[in-house]
Amino acid sequence: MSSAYGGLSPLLILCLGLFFFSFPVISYQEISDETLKSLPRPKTDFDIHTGALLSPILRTRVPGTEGSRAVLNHFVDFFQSSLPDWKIELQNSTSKTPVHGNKDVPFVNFIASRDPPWAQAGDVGRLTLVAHYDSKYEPEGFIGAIDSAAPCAMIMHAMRSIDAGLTKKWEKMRKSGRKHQSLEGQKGIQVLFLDGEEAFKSWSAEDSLYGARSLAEQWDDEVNAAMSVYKTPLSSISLFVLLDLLGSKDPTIQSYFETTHWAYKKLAALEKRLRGLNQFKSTGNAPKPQWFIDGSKGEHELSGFGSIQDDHIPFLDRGVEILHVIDASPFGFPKVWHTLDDNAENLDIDTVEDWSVLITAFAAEWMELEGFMQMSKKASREENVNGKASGQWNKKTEL
Ligand code: 1BN
Ligand code: ZN
Repeated sequence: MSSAYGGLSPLLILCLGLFFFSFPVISYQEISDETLKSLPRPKTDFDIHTGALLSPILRTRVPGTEGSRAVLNHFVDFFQSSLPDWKIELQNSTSKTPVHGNKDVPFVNFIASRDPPWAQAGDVGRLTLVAHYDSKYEPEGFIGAIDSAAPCAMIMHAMRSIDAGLTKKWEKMRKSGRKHQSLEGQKGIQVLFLDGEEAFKSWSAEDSLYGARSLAEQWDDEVNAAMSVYKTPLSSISLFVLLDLLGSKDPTIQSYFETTHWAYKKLAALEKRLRGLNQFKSTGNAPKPQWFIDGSKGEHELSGFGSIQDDHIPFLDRGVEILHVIDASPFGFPKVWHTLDDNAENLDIDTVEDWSVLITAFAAEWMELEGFMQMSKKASREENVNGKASGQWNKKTEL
């Protein structure tokens, strides 16, 4: 009887299997200590009164109002002037709400993306960093500094910090002809600032997540060009990293999903390394502060309390891989949550800065930018003394 494998020896089949199965997760290039030590800090950009990134978001921004349009313009201005290689899109929808009677309220999602210059859009898997930019309708005057002005500013800082590294890496790949050979040749990044996350009256499936529901549906329905690697823009999301309620001191971040616990552990490891390298300004209350409390757990040891309602839900429901980074200790959200105390003055700016550096490190590691990030003069002197080369394609750590 002939075998289904056309006469190949079992040993050869095993070897081929091992080779192909190990290929998609081959490696993850770790960011070095030198790079972690030289990641750009936001300097004055997070000043709550004058900071170029954060202060324009610290205002009311209820969907369909002047505040919302001003914050949206701030995002557009920032990407157009500081990150001109990024593609900007606005995704529009309208909906009735429980407080607007017959009126259709406009919701505008902001999308910015950067792909390798040679890649077809449908062939790029994108790390997707997400925060909502709307603020609550009630109580009147609600600012939502942790919810989610600060997370938007953190993402802006992180994208600005890796942008030149992306250019350098992709330029080197283009010159050396490596662009078609490797998986990272098709690795991109995108930012979603979503509108209408908050309920206008009280949270329900219809009164919440207005922008996220519209975008997830549209990206699920849209089909990429024929022969694309990814069928839809939704399936092009390699990981959906949602930041919410960040900017209070001593946050507690749980891991909610088994399938992305490995990525959560990457964040936890980076937190630990940045602290060890004295790169964190905020100091915790505990003797050994730790934001990512599940960092030492295995994926089967997570508490399994289920996920919290937030913008990831319409994407999760469609099979997208989610990493939900939300300050929600087992005892609840930060005490300012959904009160007028969630304002600029109650942000812990050292913590906001530390978050922005951690997100930079995570994005730089995901995009494999070791050797392509700008070095501080001191770190680059140390590297020369230690005789290390930059742009080391092959220095990879097995997962
Ligand atoms: C998070 C921040 N959420 C709203 N602002 C989502 C949420 C709403 C989570 C109600 C729990 C309850
Ligand atoms: Zn909220």
